[in-house]
Amino acid sequence: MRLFQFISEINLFETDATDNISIRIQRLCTWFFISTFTTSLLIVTIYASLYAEEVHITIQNPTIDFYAELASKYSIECDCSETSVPHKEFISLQPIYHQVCSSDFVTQRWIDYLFHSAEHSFYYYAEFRSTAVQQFQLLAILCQLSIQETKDGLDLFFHTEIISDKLMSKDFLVAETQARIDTFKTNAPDAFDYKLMFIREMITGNDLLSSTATLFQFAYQYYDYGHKSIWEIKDETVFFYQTGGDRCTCRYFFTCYSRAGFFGGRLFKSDYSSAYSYIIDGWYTGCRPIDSLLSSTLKTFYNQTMINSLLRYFNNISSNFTYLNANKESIFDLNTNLSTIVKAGFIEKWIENINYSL
Ligand SMILES: *[C@@H]1O[C@H](CO)[C@@H](O)[C@H](O)[C@H]1NC(C)=O
Ligand SMILES: *[C@@H]1O[C@H](CO)[C@@H](O)[C@H](O)[C@H]1NC(C)=O
Ligand SMILES: *[C@@H]1O[C@H](CO)[C@@H](O)[C@H](O)[C@H]1NC(C)=O
Ligand SMILES: CC(=O)N[C@H]1CO[C@H](CO)[C@@H](O)[C@@H]1O
Repeated sequence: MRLFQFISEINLFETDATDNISIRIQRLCTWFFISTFTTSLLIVTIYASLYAEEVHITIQNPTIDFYAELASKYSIECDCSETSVPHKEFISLQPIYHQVCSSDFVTQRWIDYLFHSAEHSFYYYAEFRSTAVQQFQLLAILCQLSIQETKDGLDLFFHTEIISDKLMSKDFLVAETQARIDTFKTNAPDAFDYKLMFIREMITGNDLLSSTATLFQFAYQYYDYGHKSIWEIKDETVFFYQTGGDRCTCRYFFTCYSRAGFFGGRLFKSDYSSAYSYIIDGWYTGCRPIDSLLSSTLKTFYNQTMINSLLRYFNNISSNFTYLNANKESIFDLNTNLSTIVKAGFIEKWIENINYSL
């Protein structure tokens, strides 16, 4: 009873008030204060007992192994000394190009040879010699452009930064980086292919004609009309005999082509089929050097015997050019056309390495 009375009469206010209402209000306030204070104290105690003690220890520049050891035992956070790191600091990425881009067949020596060692300046349009110079010049340029384009793309990629203020886990970083590398690898040849497509469309759209005699041929013909006789220009339609035997003319399709080769004394056999004296396996001539080049394969240039047979049709047989190595590991086989190889940016594979510990 005494305790109950003590509790009900407890009053923390130090006043001399005597009237009942004031005392009652003071007692209520006291009660409210005590109960709120106790509850808060209780909450703080429970909270403190539930949470483990947090210790702050700062370790400057820990090694990656030490970090891994700590991370397996404690929950730790690691601030980075630099919040943005350019890719070049921890990624190495290097393309390996198709061997043709470092072969004799994209050198000026080979192009000069084709140009200077041919007997005439004009050949029958299905002759290898009629378009070979332009085709190999193009091949050399495509190699050069593709390598330059990839190099520029890589420079940009290496300068791109990965941004984070906390140390990322190895798995996360590797996955993130791998995704970035993969995106770059698929985009690199696409950018090049897109430019090439643009250039070809522009040539078509502007009706730019090739310097080869494969689109139109003009012949001067002597006419004797009795009262006067004149030389007249006669334009000859160029027909390409495609593999199926169809005749195709560049007036209507830029994609006409026929097998490239060499001709002897005659162009046609008695059955009107082309009288090749030697056919270059996998190589085509066509309306525009670019189209026929892209349809061709490098098959012949992997075989020294075949290259030598081809060189026999040129004046300067003392010259030698080294064949492509068929045993070299490649994702393209001998029968892959250049269109496919160019589309891939001549890239065989990438050598990549992600250095996490840096
Ligand atoms: C090149 O080869 C691919 C696959 O064999 C084919 O789809 C494509 O039409 C060819 N391109 C040319 C220009 O012949
Ligand atoms: C190279 O071509 C010649 C003639 O076509 C052929 O007999 C020979 O087997 C070829 N060599 C290789 C390694 O393919
Ligand atoms: C034959 O080719 C070689 C190398 O390509 C060159 O040095 C030489 O002058 C050429 N000879 C003739 C007769 O064209
Ligand atoms: C066997 C041979 O004649 N090799 C030559 C081919 O051409 C290159 C470049 O001109 C020479 O260096 C080789 O000796």
